[in-house]
Amino acid sequence: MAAAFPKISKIAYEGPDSKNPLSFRHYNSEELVEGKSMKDHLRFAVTYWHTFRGQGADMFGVGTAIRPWEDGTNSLKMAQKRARVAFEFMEKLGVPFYAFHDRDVAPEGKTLSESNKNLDVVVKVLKAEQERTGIQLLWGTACLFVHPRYMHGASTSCNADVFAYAAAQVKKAIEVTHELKGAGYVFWGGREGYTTLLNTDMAREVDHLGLFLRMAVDYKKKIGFSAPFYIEPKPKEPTKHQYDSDAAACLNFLRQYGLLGDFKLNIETNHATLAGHSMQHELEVAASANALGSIDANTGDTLLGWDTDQFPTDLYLTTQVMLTILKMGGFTTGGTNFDAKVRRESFDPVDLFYAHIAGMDTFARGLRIAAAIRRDGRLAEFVKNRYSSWDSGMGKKIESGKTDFAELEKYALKLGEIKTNTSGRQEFLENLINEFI
Ligand code: XLS
Ligand code: NI
Ligand code: NI
Repeated sequence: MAAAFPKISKIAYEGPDSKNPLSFRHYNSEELVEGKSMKDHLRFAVTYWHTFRGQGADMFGVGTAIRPWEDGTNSLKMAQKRARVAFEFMEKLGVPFYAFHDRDVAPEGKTLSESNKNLDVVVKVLKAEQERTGIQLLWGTACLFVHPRYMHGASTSCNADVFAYAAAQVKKAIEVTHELKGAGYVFWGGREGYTTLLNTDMAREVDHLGLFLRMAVDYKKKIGFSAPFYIEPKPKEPTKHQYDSDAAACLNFLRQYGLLGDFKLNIETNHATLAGHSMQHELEVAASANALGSIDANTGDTLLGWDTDQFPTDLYLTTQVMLTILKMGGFTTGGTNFDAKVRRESFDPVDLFYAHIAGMDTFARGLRIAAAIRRDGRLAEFVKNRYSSWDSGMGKKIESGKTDFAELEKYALKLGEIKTNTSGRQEFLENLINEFI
């Protein structure tokens, strides 16, 4: 096969002074940060759906992307060729992982069995390319939202046959993820929600989602697929309200259905902001429950109210993300998946490189900055001191559960007025962060 990106060679680290736009100025894969290579810290992944299936179409206009390797069809032959193009791109970019939906990589057939066969054909190519390049699958997933059959949802559809169909599709997607030695499997409930409560039995639908995920866990165990399952929260779009609306809602759902031990979360920036949270908030919620699995690295536009899935180029964002990731001890099976697409106006093939390089360099800097903040220690020290009243005396007694309201009343009556609180020093801390950026 002729090269799809003939003029582009492997993207190299050239350092911060480089003026070559096809080089990394900050991502230096083997450089050690806190004793681990940048590559192992960040575990970058390319998303198949945006990078190889995105055509730059939007609600008002058709695709704009120039992709010379495409023949304009969604044929099986094109799917096989596209898979090789994807690996050429990822190899040149130097990412260790990728992620896909079943229907991104192989065309949907006229029947489920034809779709499964198509998938098997492309999985053979993916497997061979993984072996050839050493690039691995970060996670697989099933597309349960594009086809009209899923208009009312998949596992939360009012139609039981749709639930069955979705189960069969997910079963197959887990099997191929297993076959490709995927490091995880994601559930994003594309249409698991509602558009109006007038026609919706919410309790029943959420129960069905619980049943569906329980069966998925059972099947995973049955076939010996030991990589983690992740749920990806998102509050809305395409539905008005999605049941996996944010990290806290997902954790509560998992707890309610006894699934907390079987799932972690895959947190996406633009979904966090759609939910009215910051990315760091969502990461902290997940990490506090020991359930932070992986991240979908992108960003929204503060002036637009939807999931614009832009490449993350904001140093404050990546610094915050990496502060939380480092605090939790780093990724294990998860990684930094660029669930991001080039703008409709950035239609050249080379823009795919520029976009990923921008995201990777911004995360590399975020990692370095976060590590420097940790090394400096003033931020952590401040937070520690802020809670020092809990380290001894009554604070310690409360935390260890050895007191009650009656004793606390006695204690409070004796206190007189509480000693002056110490300042929160927000502006001082914001300026402290700026020292490192
Ligand atoms: C859509 C989601 C989706 C998941 C995978 O908004 O981000 O792309 O990551 O199904
Ligand atoms: Ni995502
Ligand atoms: Ni998204």
